[in-house]
Amino acid sequence: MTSNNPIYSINSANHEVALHSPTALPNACGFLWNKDMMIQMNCRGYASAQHMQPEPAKYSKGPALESTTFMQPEHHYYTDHPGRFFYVKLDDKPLFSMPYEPVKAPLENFVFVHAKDELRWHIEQHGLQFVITLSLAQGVVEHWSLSVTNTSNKPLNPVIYPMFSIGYLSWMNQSASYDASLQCIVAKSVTPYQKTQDYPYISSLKDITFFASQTAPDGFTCNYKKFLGEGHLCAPQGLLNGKLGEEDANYEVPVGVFQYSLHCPPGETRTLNWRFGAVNKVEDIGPLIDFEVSAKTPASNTLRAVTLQSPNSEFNDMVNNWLPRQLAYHGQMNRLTTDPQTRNFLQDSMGLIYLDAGAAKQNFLKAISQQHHSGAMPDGVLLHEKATLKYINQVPHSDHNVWLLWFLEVYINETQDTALFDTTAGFCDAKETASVYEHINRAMHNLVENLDERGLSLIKEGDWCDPMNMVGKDGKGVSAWLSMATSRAFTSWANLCHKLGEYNDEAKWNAQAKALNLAIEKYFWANNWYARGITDNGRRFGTRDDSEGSIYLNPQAWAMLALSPSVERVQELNKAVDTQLNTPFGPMMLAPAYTHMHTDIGRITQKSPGVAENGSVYNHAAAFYAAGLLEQGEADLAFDVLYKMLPRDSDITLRGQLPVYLPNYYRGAYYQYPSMAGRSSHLFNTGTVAWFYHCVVDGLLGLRGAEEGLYVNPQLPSTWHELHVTRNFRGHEYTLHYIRKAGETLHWRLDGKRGDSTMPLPKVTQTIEVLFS
Ligand code: CEZ
Repeated sequence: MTSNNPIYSINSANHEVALHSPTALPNACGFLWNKDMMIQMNCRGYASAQHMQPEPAKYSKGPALESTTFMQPEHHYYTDHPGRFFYVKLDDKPLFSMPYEPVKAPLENFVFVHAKDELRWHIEQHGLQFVITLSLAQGVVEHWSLSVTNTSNKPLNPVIYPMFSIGYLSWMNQSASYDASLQCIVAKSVTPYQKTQDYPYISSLKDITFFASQTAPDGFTCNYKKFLGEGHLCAPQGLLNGKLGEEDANYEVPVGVFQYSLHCPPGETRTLNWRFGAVNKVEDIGPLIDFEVSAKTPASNTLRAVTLQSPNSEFNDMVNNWLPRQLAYHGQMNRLTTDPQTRNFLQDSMGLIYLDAGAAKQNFLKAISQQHHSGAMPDGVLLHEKATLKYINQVPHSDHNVWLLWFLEVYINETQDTALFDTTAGFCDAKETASVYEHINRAMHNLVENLDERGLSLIKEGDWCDPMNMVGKDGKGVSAWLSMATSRAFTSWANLCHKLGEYNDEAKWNAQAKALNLAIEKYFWANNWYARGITDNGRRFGTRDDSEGSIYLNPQAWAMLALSPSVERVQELNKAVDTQLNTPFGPMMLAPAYTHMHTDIGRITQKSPGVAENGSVYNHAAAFYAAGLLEQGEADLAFDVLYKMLPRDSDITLRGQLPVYLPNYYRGAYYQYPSMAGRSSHLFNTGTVAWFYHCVVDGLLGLRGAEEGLYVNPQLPSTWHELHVTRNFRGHEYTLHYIRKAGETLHWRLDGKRGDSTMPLPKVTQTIEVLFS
C-alpha cells in the first residue's frame, strides 16, 4: 500500500486502487472494456454500459427512453439509473443492498477495488462477508460473481436478490420472460425505426438483453413495475413476499431479478455467478453462458514504454499501471464511435505508438487514405464501411492536418521506420494513390492555403477547440493557436524532410514556418501574453481588454512548442499563466470563464463557467502546456502541471475521483466558483493520456528515440535525486539508473563508455547510468 489515506489506498504491485467508503466519493467509478463493449461502473452500483454493433448501443437502460449520444461528463445518477444491485434480506435485520444503492443502508464495511481487469467489492454486514466481482467475458457479456461467507458463529440464511436494470428498451416492442432451460431472463425488443430499408440493419442488432444464472434460482421476476408494486426501488414490494412473483413483462418495462435462499453454516462460503449482456437471437445465448469458460478477457494489455521508480509513488503508479491501460483503451476502442474526430484519432494513435507502433501505423494509414485530394484531412475518420460523419464531424474544423505531424514526429523517433513515407495510400475523393510523403506535402500545402492575407491561420467553425464555432463563421476569423500549431507542423515536416534528404522541401517548410512566426508575433503578442485569435470582425480576443476569456492557455503552451520565444517572453507568459490560470488542480484553459454568450466567439461561451472548454482545468490543454514547458527546459513547472492532473491524498474528496485514469477535465472557474473547483468530469475519453505519456517518456525522463538509439535529455523535477527506469524500446528492455550529483554535467555511462547525448543501444543487459546535476 502506498497511501495511508482513510478514504482510499493504492496497491501498486497488484495494480489495484481501493476506495473504503461508499459516501466519500459518491461518483467514483472504474471502467472495463473488451473489443465489443465498455462498462463504466460506479462504486455504488450504477452502471453505464455501451456496446458497438457497429454504432454504439445500450442493453441496460433507465426506465425512461433516453436519446443515444456520446459519453457525457459529470454523469448524473438517479435512483432508477441503470445499475447492478444486490438486495439482501436476513432474518429480522433491515433490508440492505450492495454495493450500496438503491437502499443506501449503512454498511459495516465497504471496499470498492479497481483492479486491472476486474472491479470488486468487499462488504461486511450482520456477520456476512461478501465479495462481488465484475469482469467482462467474450462478446457483450458482463460476468458477475458473488460469494458470501458466514463469519458469525451461528448458521445464517440470507436471501439474495440480484436486480439488474434492463429498462425501457423500445416503444415498438419490448418483453421479458424466464427461460428455465437456460436459467435465464430473456428480454426482447425491436430498436425503433421507420425507414423500410433499415429493416435488414435493425434485424442484425443485438436487441435481446439476457441475464443468466449459473445456479437455478428460487424465484425471479422480469417485470419492473410489478417488482416495485406500491413500493419503490429502495423498498420494492416484490421483496416483501416470501417469493418473487415470477411475472413476465409484455410491452412493459423489463427487469432482471433473481432470488436465492442460501443456507450458510458458520465459516462456510456460497458462491453465485451470473452473465448479463446482449445478443441478436436467443440461440446465441447458450455459448456465452458456459460458466466453465473463463470470464476474464485481458483487454488491457501489459505493454508499456517505461516503468519508473521515482520518489513520487502516486506518480509512479499512474505512469506504470493506469496510463498504459487508458492508452490501450483509446487505441483499441476509438472512443466508442465509428467516426472518431480526425484529431482525436491521430492523437490517440500517437499515444498508441509507445505500446504498439505497428497498430498505430495502421491507424495512421487508415486516416491518411481518407485525405481529400486537396490535401485537407476530413473531420472524422471512418472506421467502418457503413460509418458516416456525424454530430461534430459535420462542422468544418480547420486543424486536422496539423496532427499528422505530431503522429509522424513521435512515430519516426520511436521506430525510425522511414519506409512509411514510401508507402502508398489513396484519397477519399480521387482514384489515384500517392506516397505518404506526397500526402504530407499536400496536407502542408493545404495549411498554407488556409492562411489569410496577413499570413494567419483561418479558424472556420472551430480548431482544436470544437465549440469555438463563431470566431470565423464568415470565413475571416483567425486562430493564434492554429497559427502556432501550423508553424510547428511546418518545422516538424522540415526536420523530417531533412532526415529523408529532401533538402529543398526542408528549406521551403522552414521558410514557411519562419514567415508564419513573424506574423504570429506581430498580430498576437498582446502586452504580456499571446491572444487567442481575431474574430470575423477584426476583434482580437484573449487579451486584457476582455473582461471574460482574457487569457487562454493554448497560445501560451504552443508559443513554447512552435515559436522560439525569448527567455524573457517565456518568463512573462508563464508568469501570466501562474497568476491568472493556475489552480491547485492545474492550469485552467481560460480565465475568467465566460458567463454569457459572446456571439463572435461561439458555443464555448454558452457552456457553464468552469465546465469543459469554458475555463475548466481541461487536462488535454494542460498536457500541451506541460509539453511546451518541457521543450523550454522548465522541468519543475512541467512536473507541477503533470502531477496536478492526478487525484491525490490531499484533495481526493474535492476531485471525487480515484487515481485510476486521467479525466477529461476538473472543474475550473476557480475564482468564480471556488466551491466546485477541482471536481472531476469522470470522463476517461481524452487526448490527455497520449500527451501525458509523451511528456513523461520523451520529456521528463528524456528517453526519446533517435536514429542510433536513445537521445538522453531528462527534465526531472529538482526534488528527484535518484530514480530507476526501464524503457521498452525497439524490442528490448533497457534499465537505467538516474543519479543527481552536484556539479555534474549531463552524461550517460555504459560499459566503460560515456556520452552526453544519443546513447547507441546494442543488446544492452547491464544498467545504464545517467548522471546529471
Ligand atoms: O470534445 C472534445 C473533442 O473530442 O473537445 C476537445 C477537442 O479537441 C476534442 O477533439 C476540445 O474542444 O462541445 C463540444 O463539442 C466539445 O467538443 C466536447 O464534446 C468535447 C468533450 O470534452 C468530450 O470529450
